[in-house]
Amino acid sequence: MTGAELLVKALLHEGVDRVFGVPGEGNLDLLESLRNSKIEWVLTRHEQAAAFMAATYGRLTGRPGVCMAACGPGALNLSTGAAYAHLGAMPMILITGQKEIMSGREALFQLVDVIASMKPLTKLSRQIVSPQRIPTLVRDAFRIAMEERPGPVHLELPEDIAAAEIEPVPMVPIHPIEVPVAHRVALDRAAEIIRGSKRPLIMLGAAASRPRSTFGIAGFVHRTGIPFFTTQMGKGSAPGETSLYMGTAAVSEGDYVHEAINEADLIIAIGHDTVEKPPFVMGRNGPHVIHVSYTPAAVEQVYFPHAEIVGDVGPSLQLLADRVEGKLSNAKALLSLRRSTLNRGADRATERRWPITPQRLVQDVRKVIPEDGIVALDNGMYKICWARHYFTCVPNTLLLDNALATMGAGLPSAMTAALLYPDRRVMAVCGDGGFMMNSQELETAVRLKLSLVVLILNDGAYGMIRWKQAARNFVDFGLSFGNPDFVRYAQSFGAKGARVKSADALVPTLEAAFTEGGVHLVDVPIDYSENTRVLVEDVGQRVVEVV
Ligand SMILES: Cc1ncc(C[n+]2csc(CCOP(=O)(O)OP(=O)(O)O)c2C)c(N)n1
Ligand SMILES: [Mg+2]
Repeated sequence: MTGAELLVKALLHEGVDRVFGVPGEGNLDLLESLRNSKIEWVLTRHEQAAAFMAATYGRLTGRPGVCMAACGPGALNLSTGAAYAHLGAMPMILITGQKEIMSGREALFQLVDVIASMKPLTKLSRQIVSPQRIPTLVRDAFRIAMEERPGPVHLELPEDIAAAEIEPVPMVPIHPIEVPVAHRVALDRAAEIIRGSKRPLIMLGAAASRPRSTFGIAGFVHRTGIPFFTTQMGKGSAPGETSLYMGTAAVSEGDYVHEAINEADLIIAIGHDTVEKPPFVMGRNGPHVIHVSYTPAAVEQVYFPHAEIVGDVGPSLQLLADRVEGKLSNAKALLSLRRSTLNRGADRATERRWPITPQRLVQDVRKVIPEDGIVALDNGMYKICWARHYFTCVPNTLLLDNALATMGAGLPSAMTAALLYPDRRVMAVCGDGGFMMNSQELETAVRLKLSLVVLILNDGAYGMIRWKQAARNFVDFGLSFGNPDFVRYAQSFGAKGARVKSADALVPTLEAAFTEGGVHLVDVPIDYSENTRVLVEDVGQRVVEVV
């Protein structure tokens, strides 16, 4: 068999069912081996989208998504996707081609040191220097990608190694690995702190959204009865526990939910990852913090927990709940603030103002997305609004990126959600700027016969930066652009397009799109002056400065 065939065999051995990418001539052996396998080949129109799609596959399933690219330029186009998975802790394998290593008949043509370029963007970046090593390198790559803290691993397959004829090499057997639970002493210490707390709060962070985490978290919240808030990436991670939800910390201070956070004397931070913009800022006189996660807390200026529970989150929380259940007379001390923090801004959700208010937009989208439906956000002004006002009670139903916070991932991540869950409603929400960074993937979505709706918030500008420019009293400069006619643009790809012309038309337009199925683009004008007013009025000028 060839090196490429052995690689595909190793991928199948790991349970890989899809590979996303754009090949070069140096990947043709691999492409041919994929063609002869059960693995689905998902061709994209840009490598960046393939990487975002593979990363989201990892985020949603807990198993690495696999993407592939050519050497040189193709590999470099994966970079942002690698960083997205690295900061976002999403398991992913990147496979790139490389020029021949045993001879050099093309001199330096297309030769880029991709291993070096991938090193800071991945957990591990290795060249496959002999076909015999493929089974062990692939097994190790998957192990490292999945291990806490999960992330991307890069393997480079040179053209001559891919084409080399070799005797079959046996696969490395895979065995289950149980993550250890937290130490008894740490659990006892944390339990004592929790029992002594007068005003406790739970915070659910990014790692709480891992597919393996959420099972134990709802149980802990339920058994302790302590109210909880979430970070942006922790939304939905306590399924079913709606009555104890206090809100989401969309900014670091001064948000509605900080009224409760500022009153708390203890925060049990479950799965907090400091890649997220801080959900609150620890200070000398602030609350005690217990960090609960798979890995110890990174110590930062804004986050330096007083105690830690390190281990498999679900089972460790079960042991912690055993120690405190029924012994917490103050568990609900801060729950009285729930109504006031959650209701703020709700009045605007029914306004008929046009252009539509951000609150109305979020509430109207919630009306057409069932509890298990998935909304994938790109990055822009609207993200804060979604984080605050979009109610979620199912894990990973609001896919947002508060880690790399890159533009361009909204559509590709929604496409993976639509691929994985064809029976659930899936929507991408993008600014006109972020959408155009990967809009070519509309063709991929149509070709794959996906069902999804792409909602475009059209302000003719890089609105978020324009807003910050205004907040800093700079002159409005250099951030506005023209747009294509998005409806006709969608139609030219074979998708459906619609433009919303009044606030009341949004829900029926979205509902019709979902009912019809297929790829739909819905263009909605948005006026961010309203957003600024709302933020400044409701939360104060301070927030404008810290967002
Ligand atoms: C790849 C990338 N480039 C630049 C930025 C900086 N940035 C953050 S938000 C933003 C503007 C987003 O514009 P748009 O997608 O139209 O959304 P809007 O804020 O207008 O709703 C920019 C340029 C980024 N986060 N990612
Ligand atoms: Mg915009």
